[in-house]
This record gives sequence, C-alpha cells and structure tokens, in this order.
Amino acid sequence: MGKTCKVVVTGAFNAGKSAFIRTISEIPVVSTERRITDDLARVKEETTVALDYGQVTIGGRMFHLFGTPGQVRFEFMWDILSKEADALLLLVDSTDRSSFTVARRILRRLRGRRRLPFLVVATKQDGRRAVPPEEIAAALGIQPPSFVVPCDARNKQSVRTVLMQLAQMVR
Ligand SMILES: Nc1nc2c(ncn2[C@@H]2O[C@H](COP(=O)(O)OP(=O)(O)OP(=O)(O)O)[C@@H](O)[C@H]2O)c(=O)[nH]1
Ligand SMILES: [Mg+2]
Repeated sequence: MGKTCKVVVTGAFNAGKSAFIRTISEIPVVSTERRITDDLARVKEETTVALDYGQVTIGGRMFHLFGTPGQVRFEFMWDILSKEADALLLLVDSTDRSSFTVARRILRRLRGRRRLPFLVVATKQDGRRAVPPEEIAAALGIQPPSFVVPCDARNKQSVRTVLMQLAQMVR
C-alpha cells in the first residue's frame, strides 16, 4: 500500500472548506451540508453540520481529506475529526477580517500539543478588499509568513498546489 495522509481541512464559517474538498476529490464527496435557517442565510444557503470527506492521490500519496464544520455550535466535531491527523489546513476567508480571531482559536485548538504540520490557506484573494497573505500571517501570529498560502478553493490546480506543498511538510 502506498503512503496515506490524513488531512483535516478546517477554518471559520464560509472559509471555503467544502469547496476545497469538492474541487479536488476523486471520489464523490461525502457531505453533510444543510440549509441555513438563521441570520447567516444572508451569506449563503447551506453550511456543513458534521463533516466533508474526500480523497485524492497526488505524487503517489493518497490524501484523506476531512472537512470540519465552521460554525462554533458544531465545534464538538473538530476534536473528533482531528484525531490521528497527519496534517492540518486552516482555511481563512481573506475578505473577512472578522473571522481571523476565530481562525486563530481553531488553529491553536486543533494543532494542540502535537504540533501538527499545518498551512494556512488564504482563500478569496480575488475578492473585494482581500487581505494579502503576509498580513493574514501577522494577524494570526503565523511564523514563518510563508506558511500562509493563497488559494482559490474553486480551482483544481490551486488546491493541488496547496496539497503538494503540504506533502513536503509531512513524513
Ligand atoms: N470568489 C471566491 N470564492 C470562493 C473561493 N473559495 C471559496 N469560495 C466560495 O466561498 C463560498 C463558501 O464556501 P464553502 O465551501 O461553503 O465554505 P465552508 O468553509 O465549507 O463553509 P461552512 O461549512 O459553512 O463553514 C462558496 O460560495 C465558494 O464557492 C475563492 O478563492 N474565491
Ligand atoms: Mg462547509
């Protein structure tokens, strides 16, 4: 059997986690998106309530991608999904400064004491008033700043590039 890698794809509400996994997965994604019924319905129609699961093989390595919910009320899933993870991707909506504090908290909690390899993925760089990756690194206290990489979660090549970079950080 070839090498496998369990990656947790996490981040605050609307960061692009489900899109990221849907864009790259070679199998039909297992998804748990449900209609939003509260105020957040202004932002979009559906949100992840439990997990997303997808798979992709890149450079001979099979990635198991586990996406978390973003909303804090589903946070009980974060620890369940990050059990025995090999690496972490923290997606951050570059156009939503108000989400940076939550993102920072999620990273601290999921990376835990194990000091998991991680990258911060700055989505929506094409959006209005997008905060550049270096500024996101400063806001989240990420060292070195090169750990924050731009990505369009809707674009296959862009997602692939992130996973290739992550693969180099994992044994
Ligand atoms: N313009 C633009 N839109 C993006 C980009 N990445 C993701 N999106 C869009 O962002 C929206 C939210 O994406 P989702 O994948 O639902 O976000 P999520 O993180 O799974 O959200 P929750 O599960 O609700 O926490 C979707 O409309 C995506 O198409 C990007 O780089 N640029
Ligand atoms: Mg989602």
